[in-house]
Amino acid sequence: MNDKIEQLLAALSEMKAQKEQDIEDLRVRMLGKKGEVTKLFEEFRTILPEQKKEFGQKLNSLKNAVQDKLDQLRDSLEDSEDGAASFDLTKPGDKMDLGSRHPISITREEIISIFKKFGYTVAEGPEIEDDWHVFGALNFPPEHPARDMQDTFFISTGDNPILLRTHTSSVQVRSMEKMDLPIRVLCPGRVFRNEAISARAHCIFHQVEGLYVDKNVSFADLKQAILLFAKEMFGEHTQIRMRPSYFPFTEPSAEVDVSCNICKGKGCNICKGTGWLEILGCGMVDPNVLEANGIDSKVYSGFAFGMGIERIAMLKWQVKDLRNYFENDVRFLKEFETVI
Ligand code: 2U9
Repeated sequence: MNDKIEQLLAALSEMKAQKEQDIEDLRVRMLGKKGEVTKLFEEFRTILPEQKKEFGQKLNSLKNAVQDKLDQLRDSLEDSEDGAASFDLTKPGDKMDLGSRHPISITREEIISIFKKFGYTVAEGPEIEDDWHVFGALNFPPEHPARDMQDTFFISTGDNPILLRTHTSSVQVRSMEKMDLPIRVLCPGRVFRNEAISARAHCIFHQVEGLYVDKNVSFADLKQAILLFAKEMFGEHTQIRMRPSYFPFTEPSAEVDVSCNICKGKGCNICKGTGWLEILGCGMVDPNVLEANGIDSKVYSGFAFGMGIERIAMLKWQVKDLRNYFENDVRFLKEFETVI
């Protein structure tokens, strides 16, 4: 009896099943009315009482081993059926959830592609900067409020503080250090300002700034570049107007509005009844900035401009709350699936 049990256990480990019927055959062969295990249980009744304990345990182990083998064969047959199904090329495919590009990325790429046509190259620089590249080289006086802790995130203070850049102008400064003249450069990137978060302000936002330095660059050149950009970005019928402004790094400076493409200039709630929407700031590079960056302001002149990408995207798609850009709510992001 012992030999028979050992023999059946050894045979069990070799057994395989190609189909459901093979498993059923094995069950009948082992546990059926005339099965091998059933026969051993009948034989068990006739053995000596002192042998019952030992063989009883062995027989029960054999019965459990047969049951485990049947379960295992059934599981592996099911797995291989699943595997085979994935090669069924006639089955409909699984639905794939496609992501969409973020509206800030879409807008940034559109701005860049417009200025690339005008001959601008793209430059990037560090988000953690020193005082010189963010303020000193850009004609900010030592007591300017932007240098205040309430406006700027400082990482360290002292003689040359380290801070998070408040504009990407620092990248244009670095471009002037590295590039030969003339310079035509576009600087997109994240900027940081110590502001309370609301529907219209955030402590992190994205800018694209541009700088053009050459001989004989005039305000008329600036106006033409901005007009061409506005028409490409907002449509051929877009008009611009310039209002005088002030920035430490440009003189003269201007803020630029485009005609409202919702009401065609008649006045609506988007343009607050004015017919105009502010899109960017610009100006002629202050001679002090050129000189601070080693450029002879008697020979060279330049213009610069800067815009917030969030604002441009808000105007293009009428996004009402800036916080939508940062929350990554798929219901908001899905609205841009078909844009690009
Ligand atoms: C250099 C010289 C001049 C960049 C400029 C602006 C005007 C401007 C704002 C628009 C909205 C910032 O995002 S915003 O808050 N920017 O109005 N930026 S001129 O002028 C430069 C830059 C670099 C060397």
